[in-house]
Amino acid sequence: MLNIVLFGPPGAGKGTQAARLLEKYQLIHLSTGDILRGEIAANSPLGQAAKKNMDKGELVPDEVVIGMIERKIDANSAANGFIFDGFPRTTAQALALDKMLATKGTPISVMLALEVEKQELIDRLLLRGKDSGRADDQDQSIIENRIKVYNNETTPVKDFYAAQRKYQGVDGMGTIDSIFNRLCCAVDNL
Ligand code: B4P
Repeated sequence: MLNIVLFGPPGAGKGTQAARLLEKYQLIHLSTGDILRGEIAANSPLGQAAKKNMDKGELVPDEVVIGMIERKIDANSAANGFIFDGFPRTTAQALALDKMLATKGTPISVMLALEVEKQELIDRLLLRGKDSGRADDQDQSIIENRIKVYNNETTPVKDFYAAQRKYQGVDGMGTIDSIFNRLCCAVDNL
């Protein structure tokens, strides 16, 4: 199985590149952001609670996202592999994911971490905010809070995978095609 953690700050292009990678490598896409937005659209109790965190650019509690991912992995036991997009975002989530995958005998193959300059992240998200309807993309101070939360709570996840020799940084600046080629080179060289 090929299990990829696609990592990077908000607006790094995780969702954009995951869509292409899953088609090329026939993987299942597990985006916690997309699953949470689906819960909000369905107005479920989970969605109503998550919206309060997401609109402020804060993380949703670990136990909520861990439970969501576990259900999705179980529902796709015959998959060729998974792209984890936007998950894990804390060391607690990374530990929980390793534990879940160990019970299935299929560990993470690699973490591909998109590296993008801060101003480019802000520009991309504000541009998306013009038509995404996402409250967290429309206000520069919320975007800056998301980047701050990433720096404080999420970057330690890099060290977690680096300690397992699974971390690979990938230049996330440039065209979507050129970044996709860099990611494919990294996957093909595994
Ligand atoms: P996510 O949905 O993961 O959102 P993101 O970080 O904004 O997305 P991404 O980096 O995928 O952006 P994209 O490719 O679309 O999270 C949203 C919120 O959900 C979080 O803040 C948090 O509250 C919550 N959440 C999610 N997962 C969680 C977890 N595990 N634990 C706790 N809370 C969680 O790219 C952005 C834009 O850039 C797009 O418009 C795209 O078209 C553009 N773009 C991409 N590549 C480009 C390029 N090369 N050049 C120019 N533009 C580009």
